[in-house]
Amino acid sequence: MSSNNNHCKSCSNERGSGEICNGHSVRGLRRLSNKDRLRTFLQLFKRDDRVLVLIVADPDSMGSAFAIKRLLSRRVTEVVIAYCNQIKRLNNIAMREILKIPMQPLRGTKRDEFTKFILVDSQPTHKKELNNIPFDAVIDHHPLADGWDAPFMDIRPEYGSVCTMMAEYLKSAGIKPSMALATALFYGIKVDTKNFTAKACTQDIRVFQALFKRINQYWLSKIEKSDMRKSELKYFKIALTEMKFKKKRIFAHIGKLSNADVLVLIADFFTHVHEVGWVIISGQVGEKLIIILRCDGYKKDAGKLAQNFLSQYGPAGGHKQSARAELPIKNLPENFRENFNTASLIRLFMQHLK
Ligand SMILES: [Mn+2]
Repeated sequence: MSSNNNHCKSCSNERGSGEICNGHSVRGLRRLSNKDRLRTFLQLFKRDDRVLVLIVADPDSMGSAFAIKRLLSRRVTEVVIAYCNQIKRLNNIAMREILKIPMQPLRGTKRDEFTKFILVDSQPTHKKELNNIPFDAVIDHHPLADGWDAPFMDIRPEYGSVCTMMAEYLKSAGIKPSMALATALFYGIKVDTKNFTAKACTQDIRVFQALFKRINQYWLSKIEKSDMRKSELKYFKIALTEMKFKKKRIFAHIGKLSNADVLVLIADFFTHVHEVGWVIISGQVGEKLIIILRCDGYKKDAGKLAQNFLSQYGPAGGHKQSARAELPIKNLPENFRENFNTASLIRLFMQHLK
């Protein structure tokens, strides 16, 4: 349920089969060695250039942009990183703060102050904010999209993360990353490869291993753990009070909340309980009943359950182990529309869970 579907790994993989190599520069670059690729890239820039690096901020793009800044900082007059999305994820906010990644919102950035534009971990057609910027270089690992061109294109869809590509640029330039930069690249690879359980190539593994000795473990663990607001802890208290066990299943209705994010944290928390196969957590946000489903995936399918049974009331779906439904309360059967509680949640599900 990412707000930017172009950045959702599962979606980009779906588009992967339709990869179109229309840019001759992409084919050209593919044959280049890392050293030649670096040289071609650096040739784009002059001393008096002011470079704007654009990202849709997430760990991979932030780490990559940080590396570009390091790569160019002593070669051009200025390098500024600008992001065109809102940074809401607490892990990403922690990454930016702890590693001191200098970046600013695109809104409020004066474009005419810059002479060169780089896009990293995205392509110009991915977002309307990026569409009309004349990029000099685009470095990315999503499948090559149609409808754009740039003097320098380095698109490698087989790579698990752009941080891996950027670590190769740094290595070719003879630059040893600082502790903060190494940690940023390492975390970017971890997140985009989902700890190497998603798409990754040999280079990702090699770079990951090489970066390991340069990272700060304490920074990394703080960034990875920072996913909860202090103000959200009270909902855990409600969850622990409300929880009901029914045949290796945990149910809890949390009540009214302003944001459904904490329901995901609560559901994930309960999946740690030994011998629990299903976790079903609900809460009311506005006029919607949000239901978060988790299961161990063994002979179970949360996505199918959501699709087959909940989608009659509203948007519902997901994957084998995790699913979500956002059901307008007015669509629910009449006896579920008022005073919804944990008992109602159990009643709603028990007929569909054997
Ligand atoms: Mn990425």
